[in-house]
Formats: sequence, C-alpha cells, structure tokens
Amino acid sequence: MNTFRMTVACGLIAMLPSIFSAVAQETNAPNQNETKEQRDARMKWWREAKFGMFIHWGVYSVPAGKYKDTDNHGEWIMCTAKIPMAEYKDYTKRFNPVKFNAEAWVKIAKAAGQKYIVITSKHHDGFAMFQSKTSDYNIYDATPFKRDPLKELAAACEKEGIKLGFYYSQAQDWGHVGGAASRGHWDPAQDGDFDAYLDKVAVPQVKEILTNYGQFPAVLWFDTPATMTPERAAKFFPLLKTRPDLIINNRLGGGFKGDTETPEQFIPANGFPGRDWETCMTLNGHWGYCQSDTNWKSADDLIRKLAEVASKGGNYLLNVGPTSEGEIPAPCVEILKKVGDWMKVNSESIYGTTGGPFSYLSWGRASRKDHKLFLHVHQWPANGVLRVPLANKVSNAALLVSPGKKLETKTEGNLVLISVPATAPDAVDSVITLDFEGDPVVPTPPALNKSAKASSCQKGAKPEHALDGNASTAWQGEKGTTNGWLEVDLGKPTQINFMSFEEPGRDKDKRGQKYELQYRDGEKWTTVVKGSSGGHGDAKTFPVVTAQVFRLEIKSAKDRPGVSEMQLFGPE
Ligand code: H79
Repeated sequence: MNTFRMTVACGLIAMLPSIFSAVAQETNAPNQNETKEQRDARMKWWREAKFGMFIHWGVYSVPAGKYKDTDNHGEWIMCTAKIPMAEYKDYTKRFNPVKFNAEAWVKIAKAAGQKYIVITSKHHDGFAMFQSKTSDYNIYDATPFKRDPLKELAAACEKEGIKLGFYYSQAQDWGHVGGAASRGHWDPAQDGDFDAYLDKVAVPQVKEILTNYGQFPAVLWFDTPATMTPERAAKFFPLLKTRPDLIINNRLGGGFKGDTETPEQFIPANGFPGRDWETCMTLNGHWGYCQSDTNWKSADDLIRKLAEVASKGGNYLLNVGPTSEGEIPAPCVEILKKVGDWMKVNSESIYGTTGGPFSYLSWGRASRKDHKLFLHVHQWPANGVLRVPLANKVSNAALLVSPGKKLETKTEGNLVLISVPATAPDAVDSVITLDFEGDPVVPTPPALNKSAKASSCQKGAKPEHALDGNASTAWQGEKGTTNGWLEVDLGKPTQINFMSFEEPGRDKDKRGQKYELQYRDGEKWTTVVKGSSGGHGDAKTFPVVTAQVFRLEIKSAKDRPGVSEMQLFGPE
C-alpha cells in the first residue's frame, strides 16, 4: 500500500508576518544550547496540559467596548476609538473590580478541564495589571482597587495546582512615551524614543513580573513584535535566562523563535510538525470584555475544536474577558462548565496526547498516546460501522466510557472496521480507543506529490510546491497577478469530498483570497465549492465528487495568488 508520513516542515506561515522581517540572531538567546532531553523536560507539563485559559483583563473593561456612538470595541478600544491618552487614563478612576476573586477564577478554569492560565499583565494600552515600581500607571497605584490581582492569582493557582503565565505587550504601548503603535500614534503624548521606552518601561516591567510572583510565571506570552529588532529583543535575553524553566512564545520579535508557535483565531490545517504550538481563540468575537458582544461559541463547538487541536498536536488557549467588576461573564462560565462536563468523562483522550496519524477523517478526529488512538467521533455512523483508514494490526477497540467492553473489529483492505453501538454515547464527540501494533500506517493523501499546473508562476514558486507535503514551500502566481489557478491531476478518477489549503505567509494586510474548487468535467470546469480565506487558508466539506483533475481557481487575491499546501480527501 502507498503510505506516507506527514512532513510538513516547520510551518512558519502562520506566525505574525512581521516576525519574518528580521534575521535570527539568537547566539545570546535563552535555551540556545539545551539538549533535546532538557527541552523535553522543560516543555513536559505544557505538552501534557493541552488546554488553557487566556484572560484579557485591563482598564479597557471599564468602557466595555463602548465609546460615544460605537459599541463594538474590545481591548483595542483606545486605538480603534482614537481615545487621547489623558482621557483613557481617566477610566482608571472607575476601575474597582471588587468582585474579583482569584480562587473563583482558578476554579472556573479547573472545572473546565484547563490546566493553565495566561493573563494579560500589560496589554497594548500600556496599563499594568500588577503593582509596578517602574510606572504608576498600574492597577495598584492608579485605581481605587489598590490590590495586585496577579499576586492573588499566583497564590490561587499554586493552591489549586494550575500553572500561571503572563502576557506582556513588549513593543506596543499606547500609554507610555515612545511605546510602539502598529497603526501609528494618535496623540502627541505618545511620541518619543522607542528604545528609551524599552529601557525604561518594558525591560524593567518584565523584570518585575519575572521576579515578584514566586514560582510563576510558567509562561511568558509576548505579542505584536512589530518594531522589535534582534538588538532590541536581546535586551530581554539576560532577564529571560534568570528563569530557566520559563516557556516563551514566538512573539518577542527580532528573529527569536521562542518555544511555541501561536496561531491566533485559527487552527492550522496540519499543525506545526516539529514545533510546539498553541492556538489562542476568543469565546465570542473579542478578547477584552465587550458588553454588546453576546455571540458566544457553543460548548459543542469548543469541544470539537479542542479535539481538533489535540488531533494536530497542539494546545488550545481559550480566552475569557472579565468585567471591570472582576467577574468572568456568566455565559462564559456556563459554557466552560459544559466543556468541563465532557472533559470529566473524556479528558484521557486530550491530556498528554500527541497528534494523530491522519490528515483527514470524514467522521471526526484522532489523538494518540503511543500505541493507542483516541478516535473522536463527531458524526456517529448510521450503519453501526466506523471506518478507520489504518493498515495496522489492531489488538483492542472500546468506547472510552466502557473500557471493559470490547468492540468487534475487522480488517478490510487498508481499513479497520469497528462495530459500534446504534447510538452515540456523546452527541458531540464520542471517544473510541483503538490499540494498534507498530507504527501507524495510513493511506497516502490523493493529491500528495501529484502533478500540478498553474496559470503562472513566480520564479522558484512552482505549482508542485503546493502538493509536496511541505507548508514552508509554496506556489505563487507571477508578480502583478491578482488571480489565477492551480491544477492537480490525481492520476485516476477519485472520490473527493473535502479540500483544504494553506496560504504562504506575507504582509498580513495583503493576504486573503476568493476561490472556487472545480473539477474537469469533459471540456468544461464545474464548480464544487466556493469560499474565501483571510491569510490562513480554508477547508471545506462537500458532497462526494468523482473526478481526476481538480483546480483551485483564485478569483481574486489581495496580493498575487498563492497556495503553500493543498489537500484533497475522500470518505474512508
Ligand atoms: O491580545 C489579543 C489581541 O489584542 C492581540 N493578540 C491577541 C492575543 C493582537 N494585537 N494585534 N493583533 C492581535 C493583530 C491586529 C488586529 C487588528 Fe484590529 C485588526 C488591529 C486593528 C484591526 C482587531 C480588530 C483589533 C482591533 C480591531
């Protein structure tokens, strides 16, 4: 049988694009010389944790998304409503979160099955959520609250066995002279020298958050590296090295890769083979509290996303935005509780797992622990037979909820067929465990390394690059083009009901494509499905089409058309 192992090389494409601008200069960087064993030991708790709570809390929770006649802002309100510095600083007087209870928050995370928390210690607005000697623009000195919530959270996390991490906006700071603003300053009070800001505010504050909270932070989460250079990033290195166990994300800038890739608001098509990664997502449409935004994701959706992230080897950092009174909004608590109910029964299929061997399963996802697969069945088979595209010998199959009750299995070609009960134990995600022997052997994706053609081709960006299983190489149309097509010949008529593609990383404002998937139908092209992407590709399921030649037609692209990886699959 034709088999493969995914080798999508270290996918740089999903990082914030500005990271590309600088050449890596890491000689001085933390963890440069650690061995694989040291790294595995340092990353161990994080890799096992899989599920965390992101908390965006700051003085922006006071306006709660409203400014004059607009009500759809979030943690960016100071910038998106162009509020002058002095006026924004006035919100501190009304920031008195007396209902804040660190223990209660930690318990909400714990009940959801989350193993770690990452909270904003300072967001782009420059307001510190901790007692700071560096700047009195902080929750302890500038508000009536006069408490340090990070201290209280650190104590509660320690007590409850939850890891605590700090987000810190190192470059953007709209509340201090010289801080960066990715969309430009709007108040002359912000103008000043960026390096002086780094030396006088960002570096000393990072020192404070790294030294004043006992065993924490376990994670340091930088953001928007826009104006950082290798020299500027290096200003933080000596500090970071004082905490040898610290896990640092990839957003410091200046070419520093950090420990984790951080796709934001999307789950990458194939994860990041060879890299640790964590997708962060909102529970509604905003990170910071926005009173008008009640567009909550359902618990069902979150559970399936958690399974998807786990099936691709990542972590899921799910955000809540507490109010200015200090409460996590009630709908969030309710939804998280439902996720927790599922986790109570099924967490073995999440914690400590690695990604599964399949690029696609029509009925769900699969995570893995050594020689055990956890099959996350989202569409329960109506005929009582689950089809698993695996050529290995299988020694046991059972529902996770009834481990002692063996399910009947048989092998048919390259498939394992599992007889399952008539009704799903869980309507959203039922987990079946499957023990197998040897290394997983799965079918080769139909389009992998097949012959490709394209409308035009930028030098060195050949059509085959979109089918080579390597997301760090891409096809791109000629410079100046804003539409085009990529064609693949599968070699024989093949049943297809799913397509996904990823896009090469470029300037974030220039990404996004409108596309149609088509198949050759005699002399003409017939459209299967249409869609649009925002820089991170897209995926679509559709009724089965049997055809040999498929084409992704890019109807319009903000920059030249491009695809770093395209995949087609059919039902098992
Ligand atoms: O902290 C969260 C975001 O505030 C931060 N990263 C996550 C974890 C982030 N900073 N910059 N960006 C994300 C990318 C830029 C987003 C923007 Fe916009 C699009 C800025 C202006 C348009 C979103 C929509 C924010 C304001 C309006």
